Amino acid sequence: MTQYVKVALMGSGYAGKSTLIKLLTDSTSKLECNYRPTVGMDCGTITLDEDTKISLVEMGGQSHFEFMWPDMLQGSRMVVVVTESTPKAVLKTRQLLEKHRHRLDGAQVIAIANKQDLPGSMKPASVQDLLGIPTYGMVAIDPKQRLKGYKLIVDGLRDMVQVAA
Ligand SMILES: Nc1nc2c(ncn2[C@@H]2O[C@H](COP(=O)(O)OP(=O)(O)OP(=O)(O)O)[C@@H](O)[C@H]2O)c(=O)[nH]1
Ligand SMILES: [Mg+2]
Repeated sequence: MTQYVKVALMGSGYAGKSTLIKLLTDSTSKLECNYRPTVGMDCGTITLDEDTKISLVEMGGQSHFEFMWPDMLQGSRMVVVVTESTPKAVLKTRQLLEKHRHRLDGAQVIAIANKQDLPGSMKPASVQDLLGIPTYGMVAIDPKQRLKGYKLIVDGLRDMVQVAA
């Protein structure tokens, strides 16, 4: 029987969560697009092996969808906090993380410092200092980063579930 492992993507609107899902689930090389805010939630699936699939669940980041996050976080084995890498965005992400921290107990939690291609981006190590969780740099619009993104999730889950990856 197929086992589904839930991974929630959390973060402010415009951070790059939908783009990250597209990067991980779609083989397209055209990842950059005009911003269309996710209404409520979005999802994608990664197949790990015959028995295991990962459900990626994006929680819409616009503030009027935040009331849905507690329900959407339930049952998540891993939470990926996606942030833009400007100082202002990272501080906002820190606030969100503090607010919802108690809901993340028991899940593997990592952060992605996205949009590293933009000038003035904070380095992942500096973002990590502010957020206090393992943080990795990313350019979600770059198809060359597909494998890196995939590995971040699979490695993060390795401690939580038996995966053959
Ligand atoms: N330059 C650059 N732009 C990016 C990157 N990742 C995403 N974007 C762009 O940023 C915008 C927002 O990306 P989305 O993936 O829609 O953001 P989101 O986090 O899903 O936003 P919500 O659905 O509102 O929560 C889009 O126009 C993307 O093309 C990146 O690494 N670099
Ligand atoms: Mg989205």
